[in-house]
Amino acid sequence: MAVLLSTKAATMAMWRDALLAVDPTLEIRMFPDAGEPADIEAAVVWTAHDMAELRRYPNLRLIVSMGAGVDHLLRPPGPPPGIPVARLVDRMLTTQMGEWVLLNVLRFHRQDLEYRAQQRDRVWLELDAPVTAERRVGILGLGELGTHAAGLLRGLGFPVMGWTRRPRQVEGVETFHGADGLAAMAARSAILVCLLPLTPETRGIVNAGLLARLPRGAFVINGARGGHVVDADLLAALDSGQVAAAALDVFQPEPLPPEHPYWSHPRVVMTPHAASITIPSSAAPQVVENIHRARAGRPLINLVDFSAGY
Ligand code: OXD
Repeated sequence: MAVLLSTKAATMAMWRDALLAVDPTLEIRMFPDAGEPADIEAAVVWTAHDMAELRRYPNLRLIVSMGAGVDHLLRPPGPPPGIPVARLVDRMLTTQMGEWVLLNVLRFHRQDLEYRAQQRDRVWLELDAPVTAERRVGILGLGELGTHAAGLLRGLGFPVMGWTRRPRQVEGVETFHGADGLAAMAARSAILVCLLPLTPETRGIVNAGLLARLPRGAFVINGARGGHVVDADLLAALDSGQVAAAALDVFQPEPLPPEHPYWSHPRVVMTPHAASITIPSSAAPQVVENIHRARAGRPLINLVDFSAGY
């Protein structure tokens, strides 16, 4: 039986080597060279792979996302019926996202955009000292990524709030849930960070209504998915000053077309979906573990809950 890998060619080779380092007996096939369809027992795939294509493999018993997100696997037509999907829960992914969130919270908190502009113009001007304990951060999503980021921010002394769809307690974090909770948290978020999974319920959650509830001059940070943000609404809020600046790692579509206004917006800081990049050698053990479990008919780890969408 064989494992099918599907992503960019260079990354696929890294995945092959990482999986073989954990279990040298695995047979790896790199898409599109899948070989005999009946041989494929597991597919480890990233965003570009067509889910309809996976219906070609009659003995497939496991699909694994090459990242923490699985929205690309669940969108229509979705995985072949009855085939479980696992995502990555990986310390390195979580650590990198935490660093990216900290980078941007501190960038905005410490007036870095203003100081960079002053440096460009050779202006020597001390701005008001920012007070960490007064800069409240609201995090949308308190899963692995959101909870970790919340802990890092708390460690630096920021008051941290978190919003989830269903009630959830996280130590040291003031939590909110549901539609009312979302509005209440937004009203107190000097910095709003989105780390939600993308589901039909969370698509477009950062829209004109939510942005209008933020305190004037708030900051928006999105490390989740481009589909969470209504771009026209964010651009309008940036242009009116309602939102002072935004840090964006994810877009819709990706790559972002060169003519998109974000590229040249003076109050937008962008990274090319690079906040948190899977390191195959770190992720491989859990993927191999799941392949072994699937073969033995044992319960899988990091399984996606189709009804929740993540
Ligand atoms: C992920 C990502 O889902 O990198 O892990 O976007």
